[in-house]
This record gives sequence, structure tokens and C-alpha cells, in this order.
Amino acid sequence: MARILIVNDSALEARILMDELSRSGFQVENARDGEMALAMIDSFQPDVIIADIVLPRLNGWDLARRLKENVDTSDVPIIFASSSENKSDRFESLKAGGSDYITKPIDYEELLLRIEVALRHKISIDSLKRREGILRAGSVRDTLTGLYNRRYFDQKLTEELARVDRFGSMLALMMIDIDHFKHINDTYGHLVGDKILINLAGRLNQRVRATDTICRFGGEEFALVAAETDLKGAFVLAEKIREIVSAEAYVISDELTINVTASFGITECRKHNETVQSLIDRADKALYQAKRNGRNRVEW
Ligand code: GH3
Ligand code: MG
Ligand code: MG
Ligand code: MG
Repeated sequence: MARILIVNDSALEARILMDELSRSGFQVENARDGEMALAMIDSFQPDVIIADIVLPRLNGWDLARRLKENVDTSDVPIIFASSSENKSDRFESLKAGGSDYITKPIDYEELLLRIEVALRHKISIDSLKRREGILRAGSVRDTLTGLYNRRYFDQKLTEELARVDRFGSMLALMMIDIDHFKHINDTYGHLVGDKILINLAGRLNQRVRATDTICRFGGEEFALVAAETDLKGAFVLAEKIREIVSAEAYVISDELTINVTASFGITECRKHNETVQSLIDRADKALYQAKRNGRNRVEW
């Protein structure tokens, strides 16, 4: 499933775009400014970026320039979305490193076509590099939290699933999503949000055993795969983590401490022919259930 990062500071616009694109089968995340996009690149590893030009903190053009400077991110296509029909804005977008430009209000049919073009381009560059052996192994760590990133996690989960298939062992998957994190960002700012992510990641790390793998799955979502663990074991583990996450307030400064909770979706796999996607989908549904049932809880 291709990953798309939407960089847009309008929550409403971003929501509509995310709904539309996830309905088309893409995995979508939202960053609300350029700085946040940079922070999310490592864990989310987008295949295409759709960015506004006017953004708080780091604007779209500066974001593009920063991404082009870095060998790990220079090939990620950037589609600029802007309400400006202005020729100089279009030119500046291309000069900054954008691969495409689309005007708002967005025509989704057109956007999907442009995404396809961008993806084809990305895929051919990747395979060319791989053939020439110059595609770097890439980092397996998320730079903000130090946890494993999504790419590593996908690989690990695939391997663990193959083990279940071969040896008839079992595994449990846990999805963790911070509750009302938008509210924390909106109230205290992104830097405070980032501090909480770092602190929380540290708390998660404390709990994991050598046979567990935990990653930053996306913005404020984390995933844990526990080998040789069934649903019951996963529930006990999730309850422990839930308490560690919420028990003590997060110290931001001398004057500011913030209470944080998270919701958990767990699922187990012990049968053959399960896919990474079917497993993630089940854990995600359980997580959604935990949110619906009031948050700060574990569902399966
Ligand atoms: P819910 O309880 O339903 O999960 O509510 P929520 O507000 O947490 O909603 P949701 O999970 O959809 O939103 C997550 C927000 O997390 C969106 C984004 O602004 C923020 N976020 C994602 N990544 C980062 C990051 O790296 N740093 C900061 N500060 N915020 C991030
Ligand atoms: Mg904007
Ligand atoms: Mg979330
Ligand atoms: Mg959340």
C-alpha cells in the first residue's frame, strides 16, 4: 500500500483529503506544517507528498528544498496544492523541487492521476537505484523517538508471520494511539507534543522484552509485535503499558506537566495464511473500538 503524506495546516481540508485518499486505498498521514513533515518522514516513509505552499513555521517550498538536500528523501515526489493560479507560484514550486502542481479546489480524479504518475516515477527511480546497488540500506530508526521506524517494523512483522506459518507458533500485534493528541498540540504547541512523544517512547521501551519489537508506526501511533504471545498475554502486556503511559504526568518544564493517555487495539495470529495487512486491519479495528468505548483502554 503506497503511503501519502499530506502537509496541510487546515484540519478540515486535510481530513477531506485523507478520507478521499484512504478510500482509494492509500495509507495517509497529515503533518500540519513543514517542520512536522520533516519530523514524520523517517517513521512514515511516504512515497508521495502533497503539500501546501503557505504553512506555519516551515513553508512548502522550504520543506521541498530541505527534502531535496537529503539523499534519503530527495526522490520522494512532492505535489504542491495551492489556490493560486499564479504562473510565478507554479514556477517557484517547480524550482523548489516540486514534481507537480495542482490548484485548489482539488479535483480528486485529477489528483489521483497525478499521484499515479508520481508513484510510477518513484518506483522506477527506486528500482534503478537498487539495480545499481546504490539504494542505501537506510535507517531503521525513527529520528525523533529512537524507536524502530515503520519500514523496519513491516519487515519484522513479515518475518515473524513467516515463522508462524512455518513453525505453527503464534504472535500478537498491538496498536497504540495517543488520546486527543491534537488537543495537546493545539493547546501547548508542537514542540511540547514532540517532547511527549519522546518521553512516551521511552516508557514504551522500558516494557518491551527481547522478543518484542516496538516501532513508531506513524505520527502519534506506535505498534508492537510480540512473538510467542497470544491474545491473553497481549492483554496483560497492554494493560501494563497503558498504566505506564498514563500513571505519571509528563514533565515539560518546571511550570508545566501534562497528563496523557493512550488507547490500545490488540490481536493475535496463530493460523496460516494471515497477511501483514489483515493483522494490522484487525488491530486497527480493535483500536477504533477502544476509542469509541471511551479511550484509555484496551480492546481486541
Ligand atoms: P484520538 O484520541 O481520537 O486519537 O484523537 P487525536 O487528537 O489523537 O487524533 P488523531 O490520532 O487523528 O491525531 C493525531 C495528531 O497527532 C495529528 C497530528 O497533528 C499529531 N502528530 C502526528 N505526528 C506528530 C509529531 O511528530 N509531532 C507532533 N507534535 N504532533 C504530531
Ligand atoms: Mg495552508
Ligand atoms: Mg492517530
Ligand atoms: Mg490519537
